[in-house]
Amino acid sequence: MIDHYSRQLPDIDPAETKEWIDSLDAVVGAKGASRARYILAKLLERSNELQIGVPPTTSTPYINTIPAEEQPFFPGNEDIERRIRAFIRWNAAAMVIRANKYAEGIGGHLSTYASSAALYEVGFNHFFKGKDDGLAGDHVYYQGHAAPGIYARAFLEGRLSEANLDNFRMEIGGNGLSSYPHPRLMPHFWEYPTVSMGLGPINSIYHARFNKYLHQRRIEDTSQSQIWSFLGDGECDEPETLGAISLAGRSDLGNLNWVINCNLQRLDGPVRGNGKIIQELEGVFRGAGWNVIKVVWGSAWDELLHRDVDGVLLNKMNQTVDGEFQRYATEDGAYIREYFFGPDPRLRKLVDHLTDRDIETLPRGGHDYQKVYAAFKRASEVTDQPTVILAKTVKGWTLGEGFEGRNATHQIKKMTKNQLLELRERLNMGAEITEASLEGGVPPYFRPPEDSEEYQYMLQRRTALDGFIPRRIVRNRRPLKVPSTGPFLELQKGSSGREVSTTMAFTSLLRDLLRDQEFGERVVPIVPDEARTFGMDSLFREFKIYAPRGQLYEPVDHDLLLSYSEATDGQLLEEGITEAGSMASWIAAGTSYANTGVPMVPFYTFYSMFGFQRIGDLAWLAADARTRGFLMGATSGRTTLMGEGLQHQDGHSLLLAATIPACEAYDPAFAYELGAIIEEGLDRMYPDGSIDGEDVFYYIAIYNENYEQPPRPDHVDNLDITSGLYKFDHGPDLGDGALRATILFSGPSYLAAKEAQHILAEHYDVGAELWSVTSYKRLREDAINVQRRNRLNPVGDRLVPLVTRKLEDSEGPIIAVSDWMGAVVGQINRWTPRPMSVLGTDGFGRSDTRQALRSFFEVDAAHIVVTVLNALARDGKIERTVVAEAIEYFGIDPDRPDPAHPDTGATTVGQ
Ligand SMILES: Cc1ncc(C[n+]2csc(CCOP(=O)(O)OP(=O)(O)O)c2C)c(N)n1
Ligand SMILES: [Mg+2]
Repeated sequence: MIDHYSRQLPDIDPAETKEWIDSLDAVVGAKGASRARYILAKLLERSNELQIGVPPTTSTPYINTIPAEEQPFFPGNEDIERRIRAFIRWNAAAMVIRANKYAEGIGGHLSTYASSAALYEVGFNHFFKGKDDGLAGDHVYYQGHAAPGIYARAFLEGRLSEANLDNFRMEIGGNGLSSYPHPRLMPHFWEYPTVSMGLGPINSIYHARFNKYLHQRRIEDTSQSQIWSFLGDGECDEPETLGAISLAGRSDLGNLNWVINCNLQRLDGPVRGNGKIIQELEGVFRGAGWNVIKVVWGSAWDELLHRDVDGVLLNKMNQTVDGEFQRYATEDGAYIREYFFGPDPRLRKLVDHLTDRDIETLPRGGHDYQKVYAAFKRASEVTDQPTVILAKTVKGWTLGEGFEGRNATHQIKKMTKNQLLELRERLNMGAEITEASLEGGVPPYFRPPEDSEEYQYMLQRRTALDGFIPRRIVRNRRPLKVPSTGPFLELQKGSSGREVSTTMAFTSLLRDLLRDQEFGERVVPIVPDEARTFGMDSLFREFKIYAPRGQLYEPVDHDLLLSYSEATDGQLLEEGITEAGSMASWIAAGTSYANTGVPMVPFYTFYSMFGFQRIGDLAWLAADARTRGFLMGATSGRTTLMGEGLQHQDGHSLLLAATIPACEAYDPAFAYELGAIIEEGLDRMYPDGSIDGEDVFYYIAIYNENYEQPPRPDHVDNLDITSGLYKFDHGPDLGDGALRATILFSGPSYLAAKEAQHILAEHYDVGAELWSVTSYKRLREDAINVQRRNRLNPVGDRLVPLVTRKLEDSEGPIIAVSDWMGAVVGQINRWTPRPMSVLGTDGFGRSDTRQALRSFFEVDAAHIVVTVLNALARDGKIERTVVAEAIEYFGIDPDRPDPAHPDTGATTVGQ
């Protein structure tokens, strides 16, 4: 690093330079490389103190970052805390073992928490703030597989009963504990879903950043809340885990602390058998601007390191790979003496005074309470940088031989009586657990009585830290004002002859909502580098882009009305090209009503299929986390976004959205529909500004095709629109006995439907009525619900699904057309009162004009007409020859290849 610039700059005093280099040579010659490294490290340390500005080295030796002499005084009672920890460890293990006894194969994890107990307990006893003071407290993301330990602590605290623990992973009866942190199923306990690896970490970053956003925008003082995120070292291989850490660095997120439990193992085996995960992560995080605290060795090693005058121990630590360290965790002291300390006589001498037993139990840093406390304290004091604590532990720690460091440890969930006895011994719980109670494979729980020292201590610590956690509370600390109806009424008027897209309509609605005097500040517009595509660049100047450090430059377009304006109190989250990051921001904003008691209304607008398909797992997590907000699927449709081709044109997001129970999925055709849907969404989430709404979010497809937006017809009200289906236009009345047909459209398929309506009337004497379907998902859910109710109530009135009831008022064959694959429409197939023909856009998108695409996918007016005629012929209303003539008339090749086939349309160019 440094040599790059030293070779390019002039040396103004070569003699002086030479003197320094000679000195270094002399040290290496006389005392060796270790001594030279030590001196260089000292010089770097001094340069730092003098603020010379030498860039930090990315990796340091394999030892603790905080030296023993800098460890702070430990304010707690270590002995009591050790006992509490032992009780929690015991109950966590007992819970998993009992669950698997009651229900063979129900699963659960013993080893993850066993390795991280000290990390969590230091937090619970000394750092994590609760919410009893009325504020938000700290936000803690627990590693999903460590859940047993968190339940076990809540049990000790008296917050969970034995019956609760015995229902671990048995949730159906309503009295159970979810396998992992799931706010959806334990809404008063868990706050942040974490078990899908990588998502907890990325969410915690954007959560910390969102807290800062709330603060800098002066919406809420979040300065008292820290975000603590616990993760596994194996989890760091997920791109979502490390993919956003530079954002944390450059946003100066001093409120963010990560604790990485480096037990060197994941599920199958070592995380980095041939390397060192802690060293690798240190470099990555430091490079991204994080404060890195390594907690590698327990206190007993301090003395050895102090006596390591030749640097041989340090060398050995540096050179030993994780695969070997894992092995040492499973071997006895004699083996470690032989192979770790053994080969070098100087090293062997360092541990001459230790017994094999001493050597075997030299602890790793992550199990050393003092070391962990020192790291947490420093982390909580750093205010201008995120901190990562890299804590080295043993997977399965204290669980005994069969568990500790074993490759299979992650998945073992049973213990024999002997193993339980060994655990009891390790935890010093002979007085609490009798041997007899371990017969039968159902180990008892142990809860210290309320007047015990341990219970009182726990209570006192949690009281001092403002109450028990985890705890999810929904409090309306800063009530939301309902927006004025003006902007929605505006959309009802239509575009008066102007051709505009639903995206343009949305952008103008968003602008109006942002401008709303009282409601506006709570709107959080989020875009991943596509604002210009959506016409949202007009918002840059007026509402500013949030930038924690402000705008340190004059933008290139400063003289333009719509210049790129960043500000510390900017409102837009322009996330750059990260759909995962944008989604994490959206989740942070959409759960703010619960996390901080400040309801915020996020609108995340994304580009074509890079929504659900890119970040599907985060969308699912959003539902679990009870996120409220709006996902705007811009440039939607397989044929509407022309020219962009296979990897853009989106004909399936509505189907993906349909898989998420808490997601309302809408496909509006008109601006007034869009307005009605958003208005209803807001009302369901925050009825009259109250926080007691539904935990749902909306996915709304919006398009870039311009056409005249009609005013809302007089016979239509908002409820018709949001119910999922309404009659838009009765169509021409062609007199008694004339043929009728019913065309369902959604989104811009309206245009083809309307044209088909015209052709059918003009050329075939068919009066076609047009129905707008705004949500197939909603219709399907209603129908399924009705069907189920009828199934379980065989006696009594039959209920009729909404879609059936409504369409019973229509006439003639039913034909549905949309810009999405047929399965989207197919959601209501079973419940139409008459057979329905579906025209969809199955197959890969491709680049061409809208017209060509719609003809290719067979969703244009010609195909609608042919389909209507076909259905009329099927019903015996017209001759089949009429259909054949129409096919010929429209120039449709009946033998054309199927557009749904994956290779249709591939050219021979380049062969
Ligand atoms: C996205 C995702 N992929 C896979 C899994 C399955 N899984 C659960 S735990 C685990 C290993 C975890 O290892 P690590 O992160 O090191 O945590 P440890 O238990 O060692 O603390 C895996 C692969 C998951 N939960 N999420
Ligand atoms: Mg691990």
